[in-house]
Amino acid sequence: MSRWIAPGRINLIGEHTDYNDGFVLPFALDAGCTATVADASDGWAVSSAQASGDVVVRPSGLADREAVPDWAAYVLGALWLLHDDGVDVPALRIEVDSDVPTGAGLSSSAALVCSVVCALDDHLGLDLGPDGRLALSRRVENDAVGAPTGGMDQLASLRGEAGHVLFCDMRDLTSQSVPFDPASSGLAVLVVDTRAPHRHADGEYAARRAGCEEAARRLGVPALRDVTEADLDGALAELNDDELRRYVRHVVTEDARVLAAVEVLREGRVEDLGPLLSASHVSMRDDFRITVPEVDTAVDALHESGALGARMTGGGFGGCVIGLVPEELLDVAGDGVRRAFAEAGFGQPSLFTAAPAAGARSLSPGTRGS
Ligand code: GAF
Repeated sequence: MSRWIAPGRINLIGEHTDYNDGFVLPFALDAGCTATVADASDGWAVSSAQASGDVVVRPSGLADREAVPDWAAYVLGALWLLHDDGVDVPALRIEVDSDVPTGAGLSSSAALVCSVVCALDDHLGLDLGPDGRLALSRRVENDAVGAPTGGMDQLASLRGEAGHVLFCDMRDLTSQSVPFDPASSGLAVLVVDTRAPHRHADGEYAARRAGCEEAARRLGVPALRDVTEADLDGALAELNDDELRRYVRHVVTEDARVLAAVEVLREGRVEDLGPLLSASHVSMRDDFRITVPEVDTAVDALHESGALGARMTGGGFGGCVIGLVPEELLDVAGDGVRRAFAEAGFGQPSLFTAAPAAGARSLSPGTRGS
């Protein structure tokens, strides 16, 4: 039997840059999904503490898989892919239990997939190694579930480190842990889960990705990562499509903001993150156009309550906002957001503070972690 936990994540800055081979700066949450893998007598049986009923399927590959509920595809995806890779996967039971809020842009799906992949690797002795676990987790989401995501969430869940953000180069998938301790500067990351219903999130995400790839093709570069801030004006002048121009401007300036944020943190100037977070939000709102009224209201209310900076985090079209808030203003900021939501007629948000926690680790008896 193997049991692993893998966390959700908050992205401090660097949105929609991962599938453009760019830079991201996420950290692991202290909420996660626990996956327990054990031998069984027949078939592959999966269950979730958050869903009713077992799902039992016969072993197969992706092409001839049985229809299952969405959550179960995230669990069975690794088994289907391993089968296709020629691994003789035996009869298994997999149980999952997560406390990562779903639909909030906090990567509950990456927590689910990564916990299952790690527990499977451990239980079956596959010896995937860190890169193999990352690759399989990404394939589950992209190939088995069919979500065209960019890999940041799995990387943060697998490699996150307590007290640090993870500076990732999504071209070569290298990462460096950078200390991030806002409390030492009297600050906190306040998370506002707007609970806004995701509106067309899947289709809009795919459209943004396709638009970025089309812009890179027209500009003759492998990915938008290859357009620097110094090249930006020239690149914009080359494009005759306003939508693509806005996408390019967002991605190029967002990559630059991630690099600036890393510099700010390395120099111990946490409070200087504020303007970078806020500029990132404006870019997502006005250029990339992935925010919704609830999200923009939360960001404005945080600013009005004394936050040093605030932005939406995650894929967009709903989900969470983060604010960098002086600790003594946390209550004021929370009240300000709740009041703004009530005045706008929105449902009440959920608020909590977050700090970087550990990435995926073993909970099996007798182990000391990954
Ligand atoms: C979602 C995706 F899963 C990530 O890969 C990333 O693109 C993010 O949206 C936006 O930065 O979380």
